[in-house]
Amino acid sequence: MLTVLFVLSAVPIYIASLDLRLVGGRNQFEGRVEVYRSGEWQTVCDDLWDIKEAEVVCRQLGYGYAVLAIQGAAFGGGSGGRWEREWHCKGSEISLQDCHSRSISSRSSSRTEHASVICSGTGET
Ligand SMILES: [Ca+2]
Repeated sequence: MLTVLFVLSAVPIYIASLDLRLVGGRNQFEGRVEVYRSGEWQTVCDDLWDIKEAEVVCRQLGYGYAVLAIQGAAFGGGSGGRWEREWHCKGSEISLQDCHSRSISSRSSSRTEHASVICSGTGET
């Protein structure tokens, strides 16, 4: 996913933003959150995962507003690693990587702690 910024001279500057997807839901607008990092799709640790983080994820994906933020691998776990962060989004960020977050030890959270979201969707499925 690329974001294009035009700065003064109108020379485009390409900033690679974090690739996100939702997996395991009943439709594309819900599921566990996965991010593409280190060459694989990883789940996201659900420490301090709440509706503010869900708002950012739904916005970043263009999937409307956040209906629910879910902890505890409600849509199952992934097959890759996990992004070990605790989350402090304000809710207004454009991308999950713009949120303040803190690195945590993988030992401090259990294997079943994967973040999920349900977005309102855009009316199409
Ligand atoms: Ca939070």
